Amino acid sequence: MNMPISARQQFAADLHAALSSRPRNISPKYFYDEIGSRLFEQICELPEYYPTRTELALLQKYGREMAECIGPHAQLVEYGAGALRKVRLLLDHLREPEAFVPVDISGAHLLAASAELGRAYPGLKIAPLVADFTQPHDLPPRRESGRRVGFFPGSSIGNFTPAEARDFLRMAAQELRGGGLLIGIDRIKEPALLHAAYNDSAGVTAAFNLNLLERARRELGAEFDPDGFLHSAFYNAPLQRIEMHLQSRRAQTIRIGETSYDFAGGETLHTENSHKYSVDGFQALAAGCGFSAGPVWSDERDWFTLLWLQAPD
Ligand code: AVI
Repeated sequence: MNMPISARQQFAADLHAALSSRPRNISPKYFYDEIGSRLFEQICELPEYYPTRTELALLQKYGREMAECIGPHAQLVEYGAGALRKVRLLLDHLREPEAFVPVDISGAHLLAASAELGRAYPGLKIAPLVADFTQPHDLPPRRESGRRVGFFPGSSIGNFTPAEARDFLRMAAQELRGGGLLIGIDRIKEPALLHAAYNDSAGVTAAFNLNLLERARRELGAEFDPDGFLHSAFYNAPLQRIEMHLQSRRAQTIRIGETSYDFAGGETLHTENSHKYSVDGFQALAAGCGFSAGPVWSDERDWFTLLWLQAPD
């Protein structure tokens, strides 16, 4: 009989696979245990990390226009719901939303955030769905009179490879047929600004990156010298992305159970990509997946953009 694989077993399998491959890389989803999620919330408050506050300001300033695009009686689906702070700036302007469906893999977090949102919006029907939104999932049926609209803020699409981004957009275009998608992207900009955002002076992003190894120690009993790795984040201009790596300071070995993995000095485990987009480039990507371009909302420095994408009929 096939037993369902636990989150811990999945992490173990993916970490072993990552450490056995060359180049070594692992999905950034493993950053987000409880400690990592808390560190990410701190990142969002850092002076150097502009995306969160820029996107919040856009939602504050243009939330009414965005709600016009969404239309009345919508079923609003948030992909990868975190604290559910940003969606409030849409809900404040939406006309009689049919339901709000936040989708997230982290059940406890999702249910707590949904309950809190419910207290602030007592008339709103909230139907949280515990699921990995990149995998097939069943959304609640929607009423004839309204549309289904997706909300994917935070420039989280940037953490997908281009192939994964296409897979997600194709899936969303089907799921949101007749409606649309409101999505946040982080713009291509001066590399020094990007560098600062991922190398903050307080060292929070470094702790967030290094927490992946700490998590391996806590959950899988991994053995290594905690001072043996350093946070490395840089802009890869040809690929238009920030890359984060854990870089070995010297030749050393990580042990997990019976298995040993040797690192040469300077060798890295690639932990995250954060792709930056132009508006045209992203609209072209989305068009290839079935969406038509609609209004865009950017800050005056063109650092961050929210785009409306019309799903196919
Ligand atoms: C969640 N995601 C959009 C963040 C980003 O900017 O790529 C994660 C992050 N990594 C380091 N700092 C923030």
